[in-house]
Amino acid sequence: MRCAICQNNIDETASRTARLTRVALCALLTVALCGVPAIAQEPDDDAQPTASFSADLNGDGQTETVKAAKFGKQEIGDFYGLSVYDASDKLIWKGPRTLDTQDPLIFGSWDFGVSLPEVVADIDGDGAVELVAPAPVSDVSPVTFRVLRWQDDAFKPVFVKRLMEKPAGSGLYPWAKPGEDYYGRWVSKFLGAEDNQKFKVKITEYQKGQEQAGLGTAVIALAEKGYKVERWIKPMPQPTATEQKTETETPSAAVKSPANGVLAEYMCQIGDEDLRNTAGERLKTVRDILGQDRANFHRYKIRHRRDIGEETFFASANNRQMFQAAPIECPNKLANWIIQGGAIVEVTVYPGKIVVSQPR
Ligand SMILES: [Ca+2]
Ligand SMILES: [Ca+2]
Ligand SMILES: [Ca+2]
Repeated sequence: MRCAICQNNIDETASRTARLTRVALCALLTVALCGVPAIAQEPDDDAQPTASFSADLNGDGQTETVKAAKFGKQEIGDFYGLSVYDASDKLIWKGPRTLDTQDPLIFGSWDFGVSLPEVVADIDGDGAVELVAPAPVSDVSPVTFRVLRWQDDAFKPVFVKRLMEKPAGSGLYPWAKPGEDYYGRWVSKFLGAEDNQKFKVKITEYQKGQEQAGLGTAVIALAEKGYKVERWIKPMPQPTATEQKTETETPSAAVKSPANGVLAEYMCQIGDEDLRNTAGERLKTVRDILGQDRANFHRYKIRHRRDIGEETFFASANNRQMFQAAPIECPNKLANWIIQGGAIVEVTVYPGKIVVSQPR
């Protein structure tokens, strides 16, 4: 299924809530974009074979052109590579063309997220020009940006960080390494560069218990260690709290089903196959093992006798990304059992966290 608004694919196996959230985000984005007709150089997520940016990379007063062009296609989506041309349109640098989603110089529109350059400009005021692209993310989790810098006639990876508001409510967005933070406000997209190290950006807000993410558009200006919001073009909407569920539930289920709904609930058995990744390496964390169990169950059809009760949610590779980022609540005893192998546990998935418990 395609989103009628942004034309991106929406995972049909995702829960209704996830799909609605996605559509709501698109609708908000459309409103934001319609209010700001002068957004420059925003690559189309899907259709456009090339995204193009202009900047004086080497400071000689002549403008170079940076292009991210589609060069390959695989089952998981399209791959893009970088090329840089001088003012007379001569190729002066070309990035790699490998079908590797992990390569920091490879971009793409993949089924687990889009990673295409969003801005080419001096983003930190040091005089050198950077290129910023989001790492692919599932729908509503903080966006991590890949930053490359033009240095010695080539683009080189500099860091992979997020811009989350800290402290909350301060309007300050310092660059920070991806952590366990899952709630709050974060810069989710660079829409374009303005003068004097100012950038037009999308800011997403998602708070615990909030029914859907909010989306605003702002101009941010260079500040210590990152940026501060200078002005809002489209202010953040007031968060809407999720309605309290009124259905009758057993006491233990009621405790485990707070305001935000359950996305998936299943029992899983950790077999030998769940303890190793596809490269054969022994997995050592609850996060990796539970993720491998779902990848085995859906993708490789390796199912253990007690893998029961979840047929659709984690069929989506996008949803399986939750195992990499979402906080996981798991009692130590169960964690040890999972890591050792042979465990049978119950897993409950909420928007923003995964809870592991003893089977009832
Ligand atoms: Ca130049
Ligand atoms: Ca710079
Ligand atoms: Ca299993």
